[in-house]
Amino acid sequence: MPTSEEIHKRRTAAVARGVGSVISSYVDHAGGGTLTDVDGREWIDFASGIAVTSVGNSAPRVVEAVREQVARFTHTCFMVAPYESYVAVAETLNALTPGGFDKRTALFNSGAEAVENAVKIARHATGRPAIVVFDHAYHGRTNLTMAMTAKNMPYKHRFGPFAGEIYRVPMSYPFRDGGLSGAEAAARALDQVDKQVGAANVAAVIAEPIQGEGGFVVPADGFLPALAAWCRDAGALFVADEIQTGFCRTGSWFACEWEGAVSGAAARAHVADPRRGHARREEWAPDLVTIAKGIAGGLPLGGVTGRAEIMDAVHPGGLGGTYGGNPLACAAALAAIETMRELDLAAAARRIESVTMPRLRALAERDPRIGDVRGRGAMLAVEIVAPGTIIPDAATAGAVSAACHRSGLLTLTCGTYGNVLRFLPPLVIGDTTLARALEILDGAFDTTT
Ligand code: PLZ
Repeated sequence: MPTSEEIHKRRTAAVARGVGSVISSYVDHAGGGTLTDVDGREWIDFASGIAVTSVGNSAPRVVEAVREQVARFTHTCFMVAPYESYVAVAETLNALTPGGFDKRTALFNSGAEAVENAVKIARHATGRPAIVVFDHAYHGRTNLTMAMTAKNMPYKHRFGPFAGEIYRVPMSYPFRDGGLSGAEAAARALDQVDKQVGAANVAAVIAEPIQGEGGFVVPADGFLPALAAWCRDAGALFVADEIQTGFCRTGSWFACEWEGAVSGAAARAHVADPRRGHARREEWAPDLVTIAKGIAGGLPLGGVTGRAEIMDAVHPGGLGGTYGGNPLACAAALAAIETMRELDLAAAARRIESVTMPRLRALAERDPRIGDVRGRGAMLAVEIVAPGTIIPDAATAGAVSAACHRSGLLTLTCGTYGNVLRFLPPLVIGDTTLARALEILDGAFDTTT
């Protein structure tokens, strides 16, 4: 087996420079909460391939299901010769996603493709053009989704012109908006929509319930339901982009359940209601949900699930793609979801939060460079600033992350200002591995000046 250094040399000569990697070690195998590189070095995985391998790498049920499927048939194209596992994934998503109403699902390959299709469906169903997105949003790298993504570097720089009829409005970002309430932040955003776009032109408002790439921004309580209520009155659709937050990552099947969205799964005995202990709020649900990442244990699968009458508004043949809902990905998804149920990974995510949050808060107490600690479940972050201010300090965030890497902890940064250090462990991470990771993180802050 060649060393990482050797592979890296070949990579530089073979792989386009525009495709980056966080570390320059090359993976040999991975499982549970760790990756092992070709040089035999073990890394604790606080990235999960960007919130994908929630059930762990090569999770046993996933491996078994894919192995069985790959031997049976690899691909027929669902649009040509359909198969049961696609239907089973759709049934499962219809039951699990928020909202007690009748739903339909269409499957694709990636998150960006799911978002693209949600926009197609929303425009078709409403007959309206405008799509409203938020500051700090991330929705993908295709032309339409680049237009929806907020950050220029590295995602959009010199890749335009971008798709039209995308309108960006302010987000609820408690650490940076002076602490507006959810209702106030929603009113600020929606006033801009009313004045600049016109409610009657809006097909959909699309939001990440907790922003991912934009900095793990948790909107103030009440923000999402206020957006959804405005959409209902305006005849527009509310779309929750749960690509990063879905599938137990935040301690519930979907993150908008924390904001009072009625859980499609709550009625099912296996799943605890995450709103237990919270004041009961008015229930609501997104009209459409976009899904990818964690759903299939590492195989590429994306989807849109939503109200039956909206999804079914599109003419037969209007949605699809060669690989969408590929049989290997569907087999993996069914196995991954079964694993989430069997191991109660929503509870595991809440447990990760209950162990990690106090440690991050203690770290913030003694290190004034940590301006904010936030997130839910196993989607947690610290925002690094010049002490006593909200001035972003990307250099320190990068340096702490690099110190983690030197000690064998794979962390990622994110945020519009690049100053957020984020933690996305697989939900199956063991207690000792998690404790070791938190020690490394403490040490990384202490040794970074
Ligand atoms: N919507 C909320 O988080 C993907 C992107 C990494 P794809 N986030 C990771 C990178 O630098 O490309 C994401 C997301 C949300 C949509 C997407 C897009 O999902 O599967 O990467 O297309």
